[in-house]
Amino acid sequence: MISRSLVSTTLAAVAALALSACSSGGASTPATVPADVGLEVDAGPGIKFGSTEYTATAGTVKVAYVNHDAQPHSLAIVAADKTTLPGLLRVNANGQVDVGTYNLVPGTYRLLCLIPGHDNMRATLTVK
Ligand SMILES: [Cu+2]
Repeated sequence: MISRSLVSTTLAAVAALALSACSSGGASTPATVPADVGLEVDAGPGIKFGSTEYTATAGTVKVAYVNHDAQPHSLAIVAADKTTLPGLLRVNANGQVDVGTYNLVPGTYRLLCLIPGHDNMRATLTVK
C-alpha cells in the first residue's frame, strides 16, 4: 500500500508539472481561441485532427490548437526540410486551447501529434 500511494503521488506530481510546464511554455493558455489567430487546428474527437488539410498565409502566424478530445494531444509543425518549428503546442484536456506564433514561409508543412500511439494524427499545412 505504501508503494502504491507513493506511485499515485508521483503521478500527480508529474501531471501537475506537465500542466505547469505547458502553461508556462506560451504567454498563456487561454480557454478560448484568440480573435487574431491565422490558423486554428482541432484535435479530435478521437486520435485525429479536425482536418487533413490546412492552409495559412505566409508571415508571422498565430496558431491555436483546440482539444475536442478527452485525452492529451500535441501539435508539431514540421517544415519541408524536416525541421520542426520551435514551439510545440500541447493541450491536455477537453476544451483546452494552446497558442503559438510561428514564422511561416510559402510551402508545405506537416502537422503531427507527438503523443505515443497518435501516429495517425497527420495533416498537411499549405502556406501561400
Ligand atoms: Cu494526439
